[in-house]
Amino acid sequence: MTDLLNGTISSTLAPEVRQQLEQAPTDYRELVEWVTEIAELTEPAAIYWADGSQEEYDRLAGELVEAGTFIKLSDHEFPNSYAAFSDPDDVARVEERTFICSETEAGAGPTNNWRDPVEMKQTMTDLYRGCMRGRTLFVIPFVMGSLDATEPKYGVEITDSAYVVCSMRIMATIGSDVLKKMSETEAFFVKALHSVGAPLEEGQQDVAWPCNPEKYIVHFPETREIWSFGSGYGGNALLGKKCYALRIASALGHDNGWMAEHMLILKVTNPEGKSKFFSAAFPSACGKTNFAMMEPTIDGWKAEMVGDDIAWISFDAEGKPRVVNPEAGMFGVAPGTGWSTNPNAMRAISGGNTIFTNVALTDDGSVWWEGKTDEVPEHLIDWQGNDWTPDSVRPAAHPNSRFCTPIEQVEMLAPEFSEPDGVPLSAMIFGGRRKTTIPLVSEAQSWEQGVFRGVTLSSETTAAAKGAVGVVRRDPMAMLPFIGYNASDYFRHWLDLGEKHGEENMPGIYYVNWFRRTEDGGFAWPGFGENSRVVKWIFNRLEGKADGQETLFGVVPTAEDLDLTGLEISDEEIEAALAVKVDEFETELAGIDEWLAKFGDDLPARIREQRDDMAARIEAA
Ligand code: GTP
Ligand code: SPV
Ligand code: MN
Repeated sequence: MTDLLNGTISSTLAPEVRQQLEQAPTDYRELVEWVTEIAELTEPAAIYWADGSQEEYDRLAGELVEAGTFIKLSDHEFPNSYAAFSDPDDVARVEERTFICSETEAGAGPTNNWRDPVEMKQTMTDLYRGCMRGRTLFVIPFVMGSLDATEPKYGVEITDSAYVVCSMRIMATIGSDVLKKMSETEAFFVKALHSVGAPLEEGQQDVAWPCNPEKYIVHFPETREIWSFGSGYGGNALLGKKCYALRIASALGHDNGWMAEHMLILKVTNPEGKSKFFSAAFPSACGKTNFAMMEPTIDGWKAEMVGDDIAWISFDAEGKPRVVNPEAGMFGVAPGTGWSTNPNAMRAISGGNTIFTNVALTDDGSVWWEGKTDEVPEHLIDWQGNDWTPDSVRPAAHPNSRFCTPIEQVEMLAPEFSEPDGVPLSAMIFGGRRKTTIPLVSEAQSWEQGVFRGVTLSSETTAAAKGAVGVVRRDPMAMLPFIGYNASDYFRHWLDLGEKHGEENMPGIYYVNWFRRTEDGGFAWPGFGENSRVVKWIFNRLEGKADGQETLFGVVPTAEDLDLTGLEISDEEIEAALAVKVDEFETELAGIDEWLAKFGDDLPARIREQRDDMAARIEAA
């Protein structure tokens, strides 16, 4: 190993760094050469290869405590856990700074920001030059999904943030075993480069959350590369998650007949012991984690979680869909997560080993966020470090504050989570936040109609991305910020998979809305565990055992078709939840037309036909 790079490492690197490169724990030439090239560009003070061990995690977390990035929490509530507080300008994904740099502008399509890849690489190379001075360059070998999968999906993230290393250890399988297998097979890996963009000059004091006001989250779909600069936060920095497992993987899936989707995966078992797996796509902060961890309120029904954010769907030899969760952890929204709304998430994080970001600190060394408990503490330190009391006007925790927890700590995790090649998929559910129009649940009457539901999916915006909150926007398949190529081609890929594998093999498609309001402004549907009533209807529809009414928006249950036993819900509320109103759909169609116009002639004709079918149904209603 030692002479792999003999004589090839440039002398601009410090002797210690050169030595660290020569002692790389792998002889996979392509990898070592890439690390060398990045080290020469970014000029770190040291290079460190993550082995993924507990000892390493504890050591790095200790260093983060010393640096002021982490606060170690008292063990009484969340053992071995830490709180981090970001720069107030680095609290969410930055969609306007996210780019798909395909070779042609058409390759990125009308929904993504595009820059010429050559120009972007030039711009970013200038930014990366010397950007790791005074910092350690960490090399994180990782795999998304199982290392035992038929074709393991490898990546290597280079980062100058120890916070990223610790978080990646929770969110993915990282370290020596991955490196060994990847090196032995000289397997393809996604090169994922990350820097917070805050070099330290000699003697310069570091800050608790280094980042750069200039941010770039960049993807090169043809070469399957990721370049991220300036942010240390979540989806901007943990590059295995949205950047790889959605944007790059969607491009890989398009080229190889599979799908990478922003979906949770849920196992549902009925009172007779029969199980089915569902996936569900809701936009960011619209309830995936909550749905994936739900506790059914109806007798005899059981829910187990397989995944809470990302689903990879492939097709077996018979053309039947199988789904896998590529992640090993949860990066969940804290606000609204509490013992009454999501006890399973609370139990998982109570297992400890959790990194909280931008929550509030309690006086007894623990953390709090809005909705954690019904009782509000008398005093807190808010996420920005200020004293906070119940009279304070601003929330104590940032609305996009997060917990990062190993998935193995989820007690209701389905044992099939670790199936290397996934589980059979029976239904896909779309959903979003809509105060009006969209009924509690509806069933698409064909694969194409279901794809159309996905293409026209809409939701009111949330705090998960920078920008205005509460505005209705179209979010196709909940993938608007995550499609790594041209969206029209992505729609075509969905349609083509249905044609290839046949309607009888494809999962049923449903559309839900937990967020519809009554006239007085309250939620029409209680949500959370009560969503099991909707799950039961879907399950029984798939078995041919539940009724519904054909409407202009597909098959919708009446109040009698749903199991509402023991539920306190008024007639007005259930009516408001299930209503399909022609005037609302007239407005909806205008919004859909405006959205589809964006794609011009490139929109698949099969989507156009579905739009015309919907118009005709509204006309006839
Ligand atoms: P990302 O991690 O950003 O992709 O979000 P997510 O889709 O996993 O959303 P999550 O489950 O974290 O929920 C976000 C917010 O929606 C939380 O504040 C929840 O309390 C709220 N929420 C989730 N499910 C329901 C529901 O059934 N009804 C209502 N009213 N609110 C819900
Ligand atoms: C989302 O925004 O959909 C998330 C959080 O799951 S992040 O990892 O920041 O993308
Ligand atoms: Mn998400």
